[in-house]
Amino acid sequence: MSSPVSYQLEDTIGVISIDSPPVNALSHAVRQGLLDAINAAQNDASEAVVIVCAGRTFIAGADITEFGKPLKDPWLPDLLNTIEASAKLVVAALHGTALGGGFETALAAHYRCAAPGAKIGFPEVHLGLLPGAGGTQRTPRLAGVQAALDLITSGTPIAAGEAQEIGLIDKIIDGDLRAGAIAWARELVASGAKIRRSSEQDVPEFDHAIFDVYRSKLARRARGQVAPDHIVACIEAAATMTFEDGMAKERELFMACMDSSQSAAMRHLFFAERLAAKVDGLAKDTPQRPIKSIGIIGGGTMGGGIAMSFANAGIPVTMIEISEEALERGLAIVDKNYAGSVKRGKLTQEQAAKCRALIVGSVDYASLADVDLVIEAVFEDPELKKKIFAKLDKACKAGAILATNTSYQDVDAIAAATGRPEDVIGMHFFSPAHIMKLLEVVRGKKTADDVLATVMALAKKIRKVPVVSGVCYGFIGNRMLSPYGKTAQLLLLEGASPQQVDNAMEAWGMAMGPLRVFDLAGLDIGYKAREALSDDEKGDPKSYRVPDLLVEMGRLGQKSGAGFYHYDDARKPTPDSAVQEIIDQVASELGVDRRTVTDEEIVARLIGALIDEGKKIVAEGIAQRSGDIDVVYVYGYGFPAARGGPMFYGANRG
Ligand code: T1G
Repeated sequence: MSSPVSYQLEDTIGVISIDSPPVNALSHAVRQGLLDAINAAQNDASEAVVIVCAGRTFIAGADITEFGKPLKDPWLPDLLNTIEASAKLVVAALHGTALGGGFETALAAHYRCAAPGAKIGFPEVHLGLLPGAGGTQRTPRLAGVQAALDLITSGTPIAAGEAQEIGLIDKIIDGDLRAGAIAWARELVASGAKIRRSSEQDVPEFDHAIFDVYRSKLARRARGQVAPDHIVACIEAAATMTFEDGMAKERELFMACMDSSQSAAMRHLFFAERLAAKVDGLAKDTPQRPIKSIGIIGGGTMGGGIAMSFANAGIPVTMIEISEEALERGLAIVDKNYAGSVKRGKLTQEQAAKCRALIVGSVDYASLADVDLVIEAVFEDPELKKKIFAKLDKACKAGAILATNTSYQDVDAIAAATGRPEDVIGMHFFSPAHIMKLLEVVRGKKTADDVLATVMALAKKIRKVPVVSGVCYGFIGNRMLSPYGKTAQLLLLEGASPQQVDNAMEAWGMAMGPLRVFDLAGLDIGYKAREALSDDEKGDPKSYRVPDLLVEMGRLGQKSGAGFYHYDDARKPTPDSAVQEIIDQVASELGVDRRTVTDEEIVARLIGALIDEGKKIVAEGIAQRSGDIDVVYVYGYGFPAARGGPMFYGANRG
């Protein structure tokens, strides 16, 4: 089988070209090809060598599919040391996303150039890893300790221009990158440029206190994660040891990360997220309907957030409300959100203005006559939704996709309110919709394949993580939230306090404990949903009696200043003895003997409730695979990525 790496002389410049789709990952074949090529260059007429990649990106990292298997020679750190030791001047030419081992390869070159749109970064921390091929040792020598800490502990890529400012890239090349890099290599040789090995450079002056400052920051930001702390240790080694000793430290801590359950969990999620975007049985070449503009029904919190998700992707939005006043309120939510994005540095003022200009309002459904997709985002009243879909059926052109953002209701029943059920689908966004990445795509019984394929591709365009769900009450995430919430209520009656339940779950890794989540969402949502059910349908009163009493007392959660907790104006949850009295009273009424409940029992029962429901959801075919459920819970419900999702955790906890 031919090597994915070719080497040829162009006059006096040796060109190493890597062509290994889809992202030129550093598979064994690529590593071997690179080694053979750099060795060949040492003994030929070349005066300099250029490393360039074909396809959409420079090397995007080590080949993650090889992780967990016996590592084969050449090991990447050794290969990169060989490239750096080259007697011929080496230039790396970057385009696309030069990430992880890919950018480490570039750092082993003596000079680096990049196309204007290129990005560089170290996403290893998102895999529970750290750069294990010299990245933690070479980056601080070139860019300084602070920049190295920021870049490697965040895992966030930076643009080529910013990389150039901090000394990681030397030159931006417009036009043909390959030709430009070869010409630049010639210039470097002609000007007598030195072979510049970053491993031989000293780390620029820095304040030694920076490491402890960073450790305390990470203790909060990356609570419980192993890799970030190891990254700080590696960069500290780069700043205080020889390159060789620093490399030994990096190798030791890299292997510790690689062997950790956290990295196994995060690597599982990396592939689970990509697999979730694939629909079993749906042909890859299923035609998609063009989506050039969309409509949104409802300018509430969800409608505004959804509108921004599309506008931020450059897709014009028409927001429909029932009155001018309601429309004004809806657009004001959008304006406030954009101001927030600018304040947080997520968008520049110009970017925000450009996106905001793509959102227009109307009170007339006739404004939707030409849109290609409409997303209904009104409150959870099934009858109202059916009325809206009947109107959309008449107002929208043939072929327009009609989507509902419902988080519980029967998408098939909504589809039946139209004469085009094949054009109807669920698109369940998560609040705040312009920030949360999860999108549950609910496939109705009659949803056409091209509608599903269109929405799955559109999700990626608006930078969401799509997961397909069948139709059931609550789809995947909210359906699992129900037994999770009921178990939390039982734990309260049996003897745990709200703060004990929440603190136990947050110490375990959940972003927020269940009672704080319900206070945030509003206890009245569940109360209203239960009002529509018979006593039989409501199930065991132990699972809802306490929250119902709280709602009847006007304690709706954060929005009313009190729910399971009391909230001061900073929305800080404070335990409230009045709630404990209610819990004691209901426990006694329902004959529940109270006892000491341990944190371990709280975690085991709550996570167990998620796992048990998840198994049913897969067995019923509501979710395609258990990895999809992990993606839902990590991206939409604050489940710790370092534990891989409820189903991965359940399968590996022994
Ligand atoms: N290894 C193997 N396959 C990879 C891969 C990788 N590093 N990156 C992507 N793929 C596959 C992916 O599974 C999918 O396959 C296809 O490429 C397209 O990916 C030693 C230890 C580069 C920004 O973490 O961030 O280097 O589903 O759908 O949206 O110190 O892929 O088509 O069969 O994501 O355009 C560090 C991970 C590794 C980068 C492109 N590098 N990749 O995004 O396409 S560890 C990373 C990405 C490391 C060193 C350390 C993204 C992308 P399929 P995609 P995309």
